Amino acid sequence: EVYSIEKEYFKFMVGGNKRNRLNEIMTGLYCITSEEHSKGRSNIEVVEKMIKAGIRIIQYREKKKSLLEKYNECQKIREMTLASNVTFIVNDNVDIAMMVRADGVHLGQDDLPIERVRELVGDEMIIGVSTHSPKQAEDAVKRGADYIGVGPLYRTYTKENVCEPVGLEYLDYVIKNIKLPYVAIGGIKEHNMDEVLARGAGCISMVTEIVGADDIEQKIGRVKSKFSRGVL
Ligand code: 3NM
Repeated sequence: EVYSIEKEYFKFMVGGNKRNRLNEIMTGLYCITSEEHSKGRSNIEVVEKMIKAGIRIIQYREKKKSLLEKYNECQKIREMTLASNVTFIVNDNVDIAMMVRADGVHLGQDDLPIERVRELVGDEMIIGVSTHSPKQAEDAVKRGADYIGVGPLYRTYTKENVCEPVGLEYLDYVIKNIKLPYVAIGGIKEHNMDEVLARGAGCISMVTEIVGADDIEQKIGRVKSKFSRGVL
């Protein structure tokens, strides 16, 4: 069993160049877990629904659990995402990302230095970095990030210690000046996503709007229909 998972992993990772693959995956909705906002559903249940709804990139983000609990959940999610060809990113924990052979790791501004993480994980693993200003975006590019998070566009209570909303002008800046895939994030909902799409954003993340929806699959379906090309 383990052997077949490994085989699947290499089939997925070896095919194609990372940048092309990322450009293709980072369009539409980028989903992120958060069990405390999931209305009693587990991260695993939520991920199951995201996969069923056709999501192609999922980040495991969990601030309240032990390392071991997070490792166990990531191991399970790695199996689920491999079986459905979904890209799997682990937030913060480089160790867990490597141990479960995730496709990538996502770093915040206070996490380990990008270039040191790169030494550790190698060239094939995706490194995403949260950025909140033009300077941070440029810094992430220089230091070898593969994609950046751009936000918070609106006020959000989901991320502790996150800065004031940076406004849509920061998104404009990234679209115009930064040559990396990016994901717009922070306070984005079904009701305001049109505004973000209108600025030209091709990839959007919503945390509470998705994981806290009464019917996650239905919510994803409605959000999906708003992306002009109909891709997820
Ligand atoms: N990162 P919601 S804002 C995880 O700006 C995260 O980097 C942000 O949650 C950033 O969609 C954020 O519920 C939380 O507002 C987004």
